[in-house]
Parts: sequence; structure tokens; C-alpha cells
Amino acid sequence: MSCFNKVAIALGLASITILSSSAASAHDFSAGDIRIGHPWSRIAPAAAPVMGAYLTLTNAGPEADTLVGGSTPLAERIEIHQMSIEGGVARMRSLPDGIEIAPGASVDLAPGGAHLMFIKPARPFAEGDRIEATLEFARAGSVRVEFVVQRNAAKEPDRADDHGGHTP
Ligand SMILES: [Cu+2]
Repeated sequence: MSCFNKVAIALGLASITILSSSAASAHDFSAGDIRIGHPWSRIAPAAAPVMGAYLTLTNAGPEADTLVGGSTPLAERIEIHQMSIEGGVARMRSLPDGIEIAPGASVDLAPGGAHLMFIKPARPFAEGDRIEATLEFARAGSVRVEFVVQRNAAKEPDRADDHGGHTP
């Protein structure tokens, strides 16, 4: 084998590795001017009554839009929640009006803050599973997404109910 061929093969392998690792670590969806970055869910043990799910919303358009809800065949329903710490106690409230994304803004739904909540998951969520769901936006309409089930990227301990005082 010539030296040139070895180099070409080495470069080919390197580019394949890069492609596959980026495909595994990030995925996104879009609806109109809204981009939905890396939706993911925590790993759900068998009996978890609720499971947090997270994503990043970016609005590339000139008008505000609002995430108003969502649904999935794999849970009874999806709610939009906000977690906050009040007097050292984690509190959860639902956001019935949804989450607004201003023009040009990016909103993180992340552990410890705003998040989606799968209520009564239909089955355990195992690491690597993809959970199909539909998200609804006031302007952009509905868009199908997949939540990847993974450990918390922020390296917090994984807990099924990471919001003390939360009731489904
Ligand atoms: Cu919640």
C-alpha cells in the first residue's frame, strides 16, 4: 500500500468518527422560525410518576412565539413547569400560558428551571431511548420531535423527582 493510500484511509476514518459523534451528541428540529435544540429526557425508573424533559428554544423570526404545550403517546400528558427555590425549598408551578420566546432570543429549559414534565410515563425510559412527542407553538404550529433519554448533562445526580414538593 502506498503512503498516499494510508493517509487517505486515515483521513476517511477520522471524518467518519467526527460525523458519528456529533450525530450522537446533538440533534435538533425546527418549526417556522423556531429551532428546538437537543430535546432530552431523564432516565425513568419503572414506577416514576413524572419525568423531566429539557430543550433549548431559539426564535430566529421577527415576532415573539410561545411554546404552549405538547403531547406524546408515551405519557398521559406533557405539562410546562417552572422550578424555583423559595426559602431553601424547591417549588414547582405549572405555566398554563406557556413559555414565550422573544424575537432573536434563546430560552433554555434545563434542570433547576423551566422544563417540560412527562406525566405518568407509559413505560420506563432507558438511556438511549428516543421518545416521540409533538410540541405546540402559538405561531409556528405543531412540530414532531424526539427526546433522547440520557443522564443529566450537567452531572447532577439523576433523580426521578428532582423537584421536591412536586406533585403530578
Ligand atoms: Cu415539573
